Parts: sequence; structure tokens; C-alpha cells
Amino acid sequence: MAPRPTPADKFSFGLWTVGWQGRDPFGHATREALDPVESVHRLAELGAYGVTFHDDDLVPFGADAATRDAQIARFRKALDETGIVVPMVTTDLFQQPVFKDGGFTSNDRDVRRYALRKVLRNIDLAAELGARTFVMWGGREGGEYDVAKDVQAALERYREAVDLLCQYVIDRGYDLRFALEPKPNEPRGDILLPTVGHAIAFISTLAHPDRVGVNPEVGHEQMAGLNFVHGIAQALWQGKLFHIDLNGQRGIKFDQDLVFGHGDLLNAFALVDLLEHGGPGGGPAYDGPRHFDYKPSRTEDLDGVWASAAANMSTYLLLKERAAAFRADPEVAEALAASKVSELAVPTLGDGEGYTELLADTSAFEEFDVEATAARGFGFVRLNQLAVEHVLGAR
Ligand code: 3MF
Ligand code: MG
Ligand code: MG
Repeated sequence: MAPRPTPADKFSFGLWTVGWQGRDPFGHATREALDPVESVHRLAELGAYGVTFHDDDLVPFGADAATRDAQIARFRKALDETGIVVPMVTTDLFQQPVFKDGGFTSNDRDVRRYALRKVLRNIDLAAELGARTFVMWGGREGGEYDVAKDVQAALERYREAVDLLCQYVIDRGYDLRFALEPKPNEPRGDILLPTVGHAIAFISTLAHPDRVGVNPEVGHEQMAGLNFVHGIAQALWQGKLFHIDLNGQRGIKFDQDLVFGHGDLLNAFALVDLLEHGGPGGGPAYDGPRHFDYKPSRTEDLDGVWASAAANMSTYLLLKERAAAFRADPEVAEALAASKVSELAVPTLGDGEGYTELLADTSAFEEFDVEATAARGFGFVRLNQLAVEHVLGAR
């Protein structure tokens, strides 16, 4: 039996996820539009704790002030009725034709100024609804033709934009942090800040680097052939995991946005293990929202939409159970020790040791038995098989 989620599990969904109508580059929508108010109620019934949205998911782009206010009021009422919170708000600088060459990094300066105004307005709404994280996915920030984009200038403009937005949040006293969402491509041929590593390096150039982290997405790193767990581990290590987008992807191809765990299941297991047990004190390494950014496949009807939403949460909880069982298994503990997994936490140099002491230590070099050490196996395959057996429920 799949475990039932509760708000304590901190599961959240984007309105655009369950609300996706199945429109793709080759086909029309296969489902009716969903009212955000209905989504809030359905997600609450399923055990989620939060919803997130792009400005344009909630209020149609270009709506007049009265329509906007009315739509926000309806949405707020649904939040009050259900107890659903808005932990994160994000910005849509990708759907409208005006952003076809990007928002913050469009070659057209007027577009960049307009993009900043759009985002500033959305930041006010995020703060008003109590969001703590403001995600920015620059899906149109990039290009197809190397000669058509001055990438260094684009990065300067990106930095200018993020610095301005940080300053705004600081001056307004908002309790809001930014999380940049990397993606290698799609919709642009190449997107700026394509991976977690690129984004973290970019953040170190900002005026307020402490305000800015990353929102990595499973499928985005995997589209680039990268190991998501490694990216998340580095983001955690650098104190930059401000938010996360969970979904599934099968290899290097178009962005699939499958249900969490429906892609690389073993990597998903290691991810849940890391998020839940990866902290230095053995506690959760990440205590933010477990946010699903998936798309109910266009083959599904509305019942299938809600079943797929539930599938994300139950898969996460099943993996969490499996990870706990893995960690509690004495045979795993023994295999971890045999593989010297925890020895990596021991500093290479002793207390107070420097290169002088290292050079003086004959056991480290002159007497070190290179051949015997090289001949010894690490037992990683056995350890991984134990993980597989736990994932399959064989232990
Ligand atoms: C695209 C994405 C985006 C972002 C969203 C929230 C439309 O592949 O993942 O979803 O997650 O803009 O930041
Ligand atoms: Mg995505
Ligand atoms: Mg995403």
C-alpha cells in the first residue's frame, strides 16, 4: 500500500503542472483548462501542503486591474478554505511573444525594462501571499545562433537584473529569497546558466549572493546527462539549495516532465536518501518544500491528472520508507563500512598537520604498500545491490 501524504510532508505543486492541457509542439490540447481554485481544492484533498504559480498561471497576461484583483481574491479564498500555503512564486518571462529573445537578457533593451517591471509586480504579489522563495527560470534567456548573442553581455544584464531585484526585496523588507532554475535547452537551443554548476558560479558574482540560490530540476540536469544527486549534493554543500523541482526524465532527450521516480528510479532513491538523511547530524539535509514540477502526460484525462499528482507524492514517500530501511539495515551498515564510505568524512591531514608533517610521514609514501592497497576492492557493487534490493522491497 502506498503511504498517504499529509501537509507535514511539505509536498507542493505548480498550478502549471496539474493545469497543463497537453499542448505540445506537435499537437493540440487534450484536456480542458483547470480553474486554479479547483486545483487548490483537489491538491489539498490529496494531501499536498502548498501550491506555486507563475504570475500568468493565476491571472491571464494583460488582464485589467479589476480582473486581476478578483482572481487573486478567489485564489486567496481557496487558500483560506483549504489551509494550502504558497511557499514559492515564480515568474513567466517565456510564454508571451514579446519575450521571444528572453526577458532579462533580450537584445532589445525595452523588453528588458518591461521584463523587470513585470517581475517587480510579481514579487509584490509573492510577498503579499507569504511566499519565502521566488524562483526564476530563464527559459528564453539564451539563443540558437552563436553570432546573434553576446553571451558575456547577456550575463552582465542577467546580473544587473538579479542585483536590482535583490535590492528591491531588501529595500521593501520582504522575507524572500531568489532561486535560479538551471536548464540546458528547451525552449531555446541553448539556455544561459544551463546547469546547477553554472548557476552557482554566476551567483558568486552577484551583489547579494546570500539572497540567491538554486532551484534544480531532476529532468533538467538529466537532459544534460548529469547526475542529479551530485548536483544537489554540491548545492547543499554550498548552502545553495533554496528549492527543488522533482520529476522524472529518461535520458538525454526532450524535457519529459514525468512523474517523480518514473525516470531514473535508483537516482531518485539516492536523492530522497540524500534529502532526508543527508544532514551532518543525520537529520534532513533539506527541509524546504518537496515541489513537483511534472506534466501529467497528454494521454491522460482529468482523473489521470489527479492520479499522477498523487503518484508523485506516494513515490516520494515510498522511496523515503525504502531509504530509512536501507539506513537501518545492519548489513548495509557493514557494507558501507567495508566500502569506507564514512572514511571520506575524515580529513586527509591530521589535526595540525601541514605539508611539512605529511612530507615527514614515511607511512604515507615510502612505506605505503601501493600494490596491496591497489589490489583491494571497494565492494561498491555489493553495496549498490543492497540498495537495489531495498528499492525493490526485497529487504
Ligand atoms: C521548465 C520549467 C519551468 C520552471 C518554472 C518555475 C514551466 O522546464 O521547469 O516550468 O520550473 O518556470 O520556475
Ligand atoms: Mg522543467
Ligand atoms: Mg521546473
